[in-house]
Amino acid sequence: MMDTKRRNFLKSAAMAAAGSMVAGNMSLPVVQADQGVSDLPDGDGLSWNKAPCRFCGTGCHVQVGVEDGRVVAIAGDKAADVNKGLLCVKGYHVGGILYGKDRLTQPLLRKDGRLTEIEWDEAIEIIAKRIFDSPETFAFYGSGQWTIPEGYAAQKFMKGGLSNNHIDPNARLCMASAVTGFLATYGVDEPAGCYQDLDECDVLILWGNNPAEMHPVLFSRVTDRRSRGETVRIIDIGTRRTRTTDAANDYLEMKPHGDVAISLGIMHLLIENDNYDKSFVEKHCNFRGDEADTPTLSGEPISEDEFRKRIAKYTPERVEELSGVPADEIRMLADLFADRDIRITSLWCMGMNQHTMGTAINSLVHGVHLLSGHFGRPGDAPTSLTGQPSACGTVREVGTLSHALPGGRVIANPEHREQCEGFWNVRDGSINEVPGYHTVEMFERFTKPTAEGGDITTMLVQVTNPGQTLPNLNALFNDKKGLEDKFLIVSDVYPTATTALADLILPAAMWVEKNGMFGNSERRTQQWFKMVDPPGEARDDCWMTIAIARKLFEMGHEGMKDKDGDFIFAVKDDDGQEIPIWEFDRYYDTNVDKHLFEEYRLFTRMKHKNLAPYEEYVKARGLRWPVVEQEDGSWRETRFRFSGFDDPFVEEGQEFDFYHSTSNDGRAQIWFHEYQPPPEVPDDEYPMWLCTGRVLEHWHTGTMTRRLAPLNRAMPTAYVEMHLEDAKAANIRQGEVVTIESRRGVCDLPVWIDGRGRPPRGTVFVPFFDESKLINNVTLEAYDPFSKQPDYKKCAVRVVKKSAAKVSS
Ligand SMILES: Nc1nc2c(c(=O)[nH]1)N[C@H]1C(S)=C(S)[C@@H](COP(=O)(O)OP(=O)(O)OC[C@H]3O[C@@H](n4cnc5c(=O)[nH]c(N)nc54)[C@H](O)[C@@H]3O)O[C@H]1N2
Ligand SMILES: Nc1nc2c(c(=O)[nH]1)N[C@H]1C(S)=C(S)[C@@H](COP(=O)(O)OP(=O)(O)OC[C@H]3O[C@@H](n4cnc5c(=O)[nH]c(N)nc54)[C@H](O)[C@@H]3O)O[C@H]1N2
Ligand code: SF4
Ligand SMILES: [Mo]
Repeated sequence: MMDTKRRNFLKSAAMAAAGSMVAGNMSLPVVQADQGVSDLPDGDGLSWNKAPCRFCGTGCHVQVGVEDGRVVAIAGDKAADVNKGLLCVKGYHVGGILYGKDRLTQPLLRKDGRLTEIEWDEAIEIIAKRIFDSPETFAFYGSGQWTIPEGYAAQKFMKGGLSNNHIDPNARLCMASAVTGFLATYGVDEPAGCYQDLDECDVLILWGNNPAEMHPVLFSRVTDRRSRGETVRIIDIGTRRTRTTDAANDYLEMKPHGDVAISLGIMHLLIENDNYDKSFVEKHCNFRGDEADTPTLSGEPISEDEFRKRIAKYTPERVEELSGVPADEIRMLADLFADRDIRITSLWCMGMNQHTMGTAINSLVHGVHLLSGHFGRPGDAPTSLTGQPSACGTVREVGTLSHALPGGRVIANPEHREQCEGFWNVRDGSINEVPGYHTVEMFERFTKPTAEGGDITTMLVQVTNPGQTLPNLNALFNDKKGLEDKFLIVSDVYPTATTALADLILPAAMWVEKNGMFGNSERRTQQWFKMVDPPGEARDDCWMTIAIARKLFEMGHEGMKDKDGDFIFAVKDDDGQEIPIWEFDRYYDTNVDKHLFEEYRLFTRMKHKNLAPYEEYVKARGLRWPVVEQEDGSWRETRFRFSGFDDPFVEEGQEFDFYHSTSNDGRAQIWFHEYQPPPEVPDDEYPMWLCTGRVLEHWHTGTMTRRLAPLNRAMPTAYVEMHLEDAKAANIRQGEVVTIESRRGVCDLPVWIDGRGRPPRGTVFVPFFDESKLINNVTLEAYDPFSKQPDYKKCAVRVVKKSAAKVSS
């Protein structure tokens, strides 16, 4: 039995966390130190094991207490470098997500409009048959919440097996612009720095993100420094006040797309005042700009003079006009960057990625750091935060995007395809040379009649809920209704807005009901073991993919065989006998994750993203790649990439080396991009800005967190945040239900004035966690030309009183 004292402690820690949250008046994130459990000894039927938290990209580790086959306790993991024993409210409650009353436990097939229980054999056969009959019209929509082996299996199945590149993850909606920003700047994806930057910076600039609610434990790493007497200046740049603003020294309120003008303004001043870091720029950087005709991700080289010329017009006054941030504040930012004696870390997330200039603004902020030399020393870093627990690990590193291959390889490059075919031992030319459809296009083609160009007819969705999270749902999802020849297969753990339109529902095992690996925001790869059984007939997503592949193999699909005639997912025992991992009761006869990971690991050495052997991750609380073997046989992780003092791939004697430079000279690119206005701006008809986002207590569509009573009680419904003056002008009262209307759709919501977040006049904000109030009927699907990531952060709406009076800004 678990010792009562400890159980009570855990309970009260969770309650305290939830309690202070319910009160709703705290200004800092709810984080509880886990003082009660120091050594967590096993015993009396209770055993503890490590796992990364199921939720955000911070990548905290928890200790999971299991008793009688159930998760009974969760504790922060003191041995974890990321969180050092701390968790936020979602982390403390993560165990409960397994035990919602309505878990899916049996495959369900829609027959004559009604969902009917079927056996797994039948489900797998239906899927395999549809794919066999029309492999090129099949699409796989995945997730940054896939484990690394799940994503890798899906990737190999599609691109290696089916010669079909129509695989894309929800991370297209999330991290795609960060990826293109890194590629354009450094020629290789993912941040150079790590969380240690947050311990060492003097100034932290937040470019339109809200880490107090979205990366709470990470943010507490900074705010805790103040309680230790250290000084760190937090500058919050945003389009609305949030809980992060409460902890900030400066709040710069900008207009949507103001970030582009601000970054150009800082660079302008650094050049104008001649106080940029000349030595750093001369040694390590080139200047780059867009081609005049058709801009590409690699752009074209420009001279420093040309850069000066183009940026000259972004004076503080002009920037004030474009961004709404006073000219003096732009000067203040430029002066900070001009000071080489301080360390500056920038953080950003969806404000900069969900942006039709997403690639541009990502490159520009990297450029600010490069031009000023605030790069590559601990505390000096431009760092993009990931949202999902494995958007880095599974999407960016495994390359599950429609144009990518594992390990930083791309479909468009024949050499990359060839290498990849070699690693997979599949026939030459197996990988289709045409990139697949990105998310928005994939859904456009799925929800359009076949005759009108809707050439995706079968879609498999795993670990994501597009029926709630795609932009402009009426155009991209709801139109599936009534299309008889379209077949939607959804693997989930609970009924969702997506399963509502599914033709076949697959019940999934989740989190510690299966083995897994995630890769967090700071290049840290994490591993955990299955600890409890999934309920009923729920099964691993990775198993589903392998079982479908095996059925196709048995049906004679040539792509499911490698060059030696073996099944592409064959796992053999020590005697060379194949283990039938496609039979679920044999799936755990071996560690499938380990087999897939060791195969995937080969790819990671192609672009200096080296991973260690699986067993190293079993021992560690995650390791940050590149992880390189040392002479004594140990494995060393890397904290600061491209910096000579820490990165093993920097050439001997070099201070910095951008070894994947797009200009092949070891240099990073400082970009110039012209400011462009947002894709839709308020006008007479739709006079207000709508911004959408998240809240502390809920994970995305709320499928998991809304089933946890303490979290749901604390945040029971979506709402629309409004400015008092806007509400007064329209005679709208606190709590009154209004309709938010755009050119695309409507959504009814209660009004929250002076709520948790406070938008300026003319702006409203709505969180998207509430399935009963779908704000994505209203949002816009316009996307960045390079990353194809849509902009959920701004569109034009009107707020209509139920009695139909219009609110103007
Ligand atoms: N509690 C909780 N935490 C989460 C998640 C969750 O669902 N719940 N989800 C995770 C995921 S996947 C993600 S992607 C992250 C998201 O984390 P964040 O990006 O921090 O959060 P959001 O609420 O999506 O973003 C809202 C912010 O966008 C900014 N913004 C609006 N327009 C602009 C603009 O034009 N430019 C700039 N620069 N900023 C603008 C606004 O200032 C606003 O505060 O959170 C992760 N963490
Ligand atoms: N309006 C608006 N919309 C947005 C955004 C925004 O800022 N504003 N942000 C976008 C961003 S950044 C993101 S990341 C997306 C997130 O969007 P989604 O990924 O669609 O949202 P989630 O709720 O995380 O969906 C995960 C689903 O997987 C299920 N699940 C949990 N564990 C498992 C498992 O192990 N196996 C299976 N098969 N299923 C499982 C959950 O029940 C849930 O239904 O939303 C995007 N949409
Ligand atoms: S900060 Fe993120 S990873 Fe850490 S406990 Fe909270 S939700 Fe989990
Ligand atoms: Mo995200």
